[in-house]
Amino acid sequence: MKTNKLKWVILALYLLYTFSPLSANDGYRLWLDYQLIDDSVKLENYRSIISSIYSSEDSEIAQTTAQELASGLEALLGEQIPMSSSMDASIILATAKTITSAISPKDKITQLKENGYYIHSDGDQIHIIGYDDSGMLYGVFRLLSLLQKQESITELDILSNPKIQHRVLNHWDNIDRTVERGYAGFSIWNWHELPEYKDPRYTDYARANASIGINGTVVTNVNANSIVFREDYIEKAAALADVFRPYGIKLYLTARFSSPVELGGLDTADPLDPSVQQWWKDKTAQIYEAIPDFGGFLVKANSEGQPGPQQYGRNHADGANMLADAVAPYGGIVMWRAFVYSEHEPDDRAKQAYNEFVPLDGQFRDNVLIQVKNGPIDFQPREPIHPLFGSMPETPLMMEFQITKEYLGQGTHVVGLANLFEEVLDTDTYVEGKGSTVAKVIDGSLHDHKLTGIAGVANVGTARNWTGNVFAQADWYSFGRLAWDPYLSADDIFEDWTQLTFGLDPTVVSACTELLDVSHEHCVSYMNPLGLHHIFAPGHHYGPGPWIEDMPRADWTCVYYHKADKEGVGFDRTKSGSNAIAQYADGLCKQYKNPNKIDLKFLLWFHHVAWDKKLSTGRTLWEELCYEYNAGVAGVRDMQKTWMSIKDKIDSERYEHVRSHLIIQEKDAIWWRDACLAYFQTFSEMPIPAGLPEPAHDLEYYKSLNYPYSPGIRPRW
Ligand code: BDP
Repeated sequence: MKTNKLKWVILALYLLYTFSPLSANDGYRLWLDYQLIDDSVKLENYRSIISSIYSSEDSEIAQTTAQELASGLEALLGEQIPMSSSMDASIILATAKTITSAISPKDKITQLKENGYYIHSDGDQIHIIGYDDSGMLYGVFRLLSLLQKQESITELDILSNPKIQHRVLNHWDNIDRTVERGYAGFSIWNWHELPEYKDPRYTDYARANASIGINGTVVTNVNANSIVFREDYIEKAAALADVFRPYGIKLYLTARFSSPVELGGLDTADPLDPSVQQWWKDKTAQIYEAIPDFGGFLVKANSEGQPGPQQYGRNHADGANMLADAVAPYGGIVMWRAFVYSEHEPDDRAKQAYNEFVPLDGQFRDNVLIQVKNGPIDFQPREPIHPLFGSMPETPLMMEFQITKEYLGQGTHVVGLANLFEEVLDTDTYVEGKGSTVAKVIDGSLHDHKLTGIAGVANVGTARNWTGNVFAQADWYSFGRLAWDPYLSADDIFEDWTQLTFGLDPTVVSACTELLDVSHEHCVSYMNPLGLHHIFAPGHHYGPGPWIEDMPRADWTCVYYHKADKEGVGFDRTKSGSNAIAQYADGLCKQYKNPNKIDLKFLLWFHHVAWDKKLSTGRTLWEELCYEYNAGVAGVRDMQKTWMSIKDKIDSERYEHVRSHLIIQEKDAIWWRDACLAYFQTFSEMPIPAGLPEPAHDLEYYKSLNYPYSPGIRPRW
């Protein structure tokens, strides 16, 4: 072959490899994987519409916006789109404050709210108008996603306002780079090398978040370390804030309540002590000096050994208000967690937060949000909603979801969390009559709150693909989308994510969407069916441990939660038991109180049920349990088939990655099924129904398994 010809062949092969969806893809680019539009007609059409960009703004965020748009367009359209100083440009970037009514319909612009955007086709121009600079940035990411999905951009008329004001990630990251519940490597924050070295990953992290509307991040663990308030660490945090700012993201820190003692040398952290109050005021001033747009504090107090106001005979409002007063002059907020867990063992841990917080309703400052986990126990595969939602009408409550899957197979299992999030957000609390959904509580509309928020415990780590399992990227993405609009449907989100991540081939889209859509239900079936909960091995929470009964506290054991005995299984939370059911409004209480009518998915959460009780399915409880565990395993096998059916349409790197993780998931599902059935059978003393497999080993075998080096192992709970 002549050298020239050879060069062409090599170039052609290179291009084919680089731009083919089947080339290796390590997942680093997430859903922002801008590939050259492969439909030549559409490409030409886009090119004919888009030829230049004009921006009326010049702030840091506006510069990021223009840069994101230009680089995104270059990758998607395969040509450079220049910036123009003329308003005749084909894309106009502006904010509501600078726009003249000549350029866009006034009625639409006046509908814009903080961070919202309006994208609109006007003749041969596209206008992206943000309410503010961040809105403009979000509008740009929206336009780029339309191009990624190869949608028409000729008659655009999209008005979008976020329904929740503070859309925040919570990193449970320790300063030493371990992550409390991290399954994607270590913390991405390299405190040791900050502030001088700002890893480029921080910028990529910020743009990924901005692309889905996240506007805040708490970079430190809720089990907090007061060292973060030392001057040198404030400088390090400031360096991170500098990276986030151009993407409209505020930095927050967790505040260890005892910091005035540990760091300040005071002999008390009593929130009513003037010297303590002054210490926090001075510290806050110092932080704002370094980080003028600092978001505020997230606090875990009097929970799992963390210090708090109760040590001084004060309550949560006293503690939260002291910090709220410190940040108020700067516009900061306090996110005070309701995940309380006192030293005293409760008769039912599910009731504790409600009992401690409801009496304090109305006593918190205006800049305090109470951050409530989605369920009353702890991020289980499925929980009923937390009874606090709707029960504190005078206090804004923010949602805390866990994106990292501590109790859902962690970094290995494919479990599309958007279904879990959607189920929670759509649940009716009935507190103000029918239609009082959780979404309405947290978007402030139910009780007319202006201050609103939602937090997601991050699943991001040093793994090249950010989240360990590629499909876990969908959970990060879903959280952002639902934080912007808690009324979105999980199916739509799954479809969007798949298209942006794996491309537009309809077979791939339907397979991946299907996989995500069925996965949560299967996980519940093979881990915690019928309302069982907290039957996890202690410490790491990865595998099953329903037999755990010997722990320093009863509510750290598993037997506390399932209460299996010869008669039956399940936690009686009705009047005859802990009566936790009474913490819900009548409408919900009615749904839960009757064991014959309750949705089977919550049966054993609220009722202790006899093994031989006939259920609505026609099977006995024992048979149903066996059936559910097996359905979970079968479901994972179906997921494997679905994934394998698109083998030749996925790049080999991601294909293999997911395929091998699904093998682990199947192995684990079998482990859960066999271990749990072997254990519960010792109580039911009933045979495994005909046609279903016997556990592969005896109970002693499952009890003997231990995994001391599982990620996120904790010596405690
Ligand atoms: C539990 C985790 C623990 C966290 C705690 C929390 O097991 O590591 O510290 O929640 O939310 O889920 O504070």
